[in-house]
Amino acid sequence: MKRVYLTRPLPDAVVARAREFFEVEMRDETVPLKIGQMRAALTLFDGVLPTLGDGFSAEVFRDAESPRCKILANFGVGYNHIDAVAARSAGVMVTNTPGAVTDATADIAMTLILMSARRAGEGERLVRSGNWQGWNPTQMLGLHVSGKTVGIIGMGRIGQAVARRCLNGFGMKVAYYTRTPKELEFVATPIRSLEELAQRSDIIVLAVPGGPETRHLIKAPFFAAMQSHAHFINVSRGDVVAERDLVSALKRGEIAGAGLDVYEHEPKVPDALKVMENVTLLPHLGTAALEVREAMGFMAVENLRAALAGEEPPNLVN
Ligand code: 8YV
Repeated sequence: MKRVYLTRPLPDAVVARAREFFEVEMRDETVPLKIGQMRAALTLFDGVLPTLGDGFSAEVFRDAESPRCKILANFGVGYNHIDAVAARSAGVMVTNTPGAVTDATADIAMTLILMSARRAGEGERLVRSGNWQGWNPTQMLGLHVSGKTVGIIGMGRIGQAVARRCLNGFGMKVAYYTRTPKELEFVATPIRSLEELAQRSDIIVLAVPGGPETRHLIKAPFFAAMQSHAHFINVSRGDVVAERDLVSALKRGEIAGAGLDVYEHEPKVPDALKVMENVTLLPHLGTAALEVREAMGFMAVENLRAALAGEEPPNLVN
């Protein structure tokens, strides 16, 4: 029986599914693998199920001359923590779990939009503090979301799911910026520059993949172009944003608020963000629902099964 390594504790149903096909070893730590553990995994197992933070860099593959491991079946759609080109050069396939994450991540984007625009986090803290003096006509006024313009950066599965929610649920207008033209099944306005999108949007949602091509895509000029009443939402990867520039923009009042599920150096979150009332900070909850994590896990196990049975896995990325 082939041996596979699960690099984090996974839902019981996923582990049971994996055990139908493989001899399974599951790590009990919840933090990312260290480089020595990754090198060992490549030599001891036929397949590995890594996830966010397991930095399978070119260096890791370089040291594992002819790895036993034939597939890294990533748990999650984002695989920017894996050097997929180096993996392929070492004879290792890389797969991910697209689709399973889409709706849940788009739901978190809507959560952040509403929390940031309507100051829900601030309001919740006010009530808990015991300092709430009761309702008054001008208390904690926020941005009315319905009917506003959302500017979406990245119109892949998640960006399109956010657009549909904004259109159908909140009567919003959708503008978007994407590197490749998209045929969309709904009304949305393509915008040729990030600066113009920033200038015309009331809410910005960042929904692009992480990786070298998008690192620091969003920097100070973008925030300077945004409207001062606008909110910035990130459900992609933290390093797509120059976090220092976001902090400065918030401090200068260039934007009204931010809603973040990801951070440039997560789990480290700048203290400057933690003290701001107009920033909503979530701990990467994008897909944090059991049925979603089970669906992701089943996809990863199917990728492992197919690859180790000599078939092309369904979600091959390299
Ligand atoms: C995952 C995510 O649940 O799928 C992704 O890429 O960012 C999350 O929603 C988690 O990061 C594991 O990859």
